[in-house]
Amino acid sequence: MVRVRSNADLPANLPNDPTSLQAIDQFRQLMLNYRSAIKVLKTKIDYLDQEYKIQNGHSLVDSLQSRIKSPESILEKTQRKHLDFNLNTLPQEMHDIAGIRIIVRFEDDVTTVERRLAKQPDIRILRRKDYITHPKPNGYRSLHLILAVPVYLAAGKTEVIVEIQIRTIAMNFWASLEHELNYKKRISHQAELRQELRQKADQVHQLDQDMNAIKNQIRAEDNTII
Ligand code: 0O2
Repeated sequence: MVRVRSNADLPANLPNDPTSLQAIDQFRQLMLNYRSAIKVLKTKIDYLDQEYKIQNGHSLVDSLQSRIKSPESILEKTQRKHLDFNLNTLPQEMHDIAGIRIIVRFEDDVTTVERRLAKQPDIRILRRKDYITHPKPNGYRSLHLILAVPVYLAAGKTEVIVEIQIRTIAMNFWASLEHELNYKKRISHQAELRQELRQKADQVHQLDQDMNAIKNQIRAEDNTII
């Protein structure tokens, strides 16, 4: 049961009847669960990366980004996907409220991160969307995993759903610019830019494959020296 706070700390223009106050506290608790799940996962990924470095002499993870969707963005997505904005069902219906993006250098590393995450006994992989093998029509590539992560509350254990995106630096470079284009509604030459980005996605993919092959050659030579 969520404790209902006094309404003294709410802005004057917000509804402050008991039902609304309870909904606000329920939303805060939900967001706290997501923040906790992100902390748990970030610690695990950091540990996995350090362990990999001890074993292999180089890092697996280049960088890590995380975010919790803003209330505005959650509301926009519920409307776009024709979902109810219901705090009891939202966690089951929207799986990317908490998101972690793991950026790696090489395509092989995407699979290595996935394998090592899958070995964690307390994490359940609920869904896998492989946009690397099957890119989106616009050229978007990334591996998406929907995970259930345990979070321990005063009332007991709960499983929190987090979306993990694993992609190379090159895929991330492409996706960040494409994302920017999506958010600029009044940009001229939209169609041409989309077309250009579509072509660049293929070049990015080729670059990823070439770099992966060079990396394999370098590391194979390395092994023969040792
Ligand atoms: P933001 O700002 O990153 O949060 P689903 O019904 O679950 O299959 P959904 O929820 O759209 O469909 O899932 P999907 O396809 O896994 O996409 C979720 C997130 O992946 C997006 O979140 C983006 O971060 C990223 N993404 C997916 N497709 C594209 C794409 O074509 N281009 C780019 N740049 N990113 C993409 P949000 O909420 O859209 O955005």
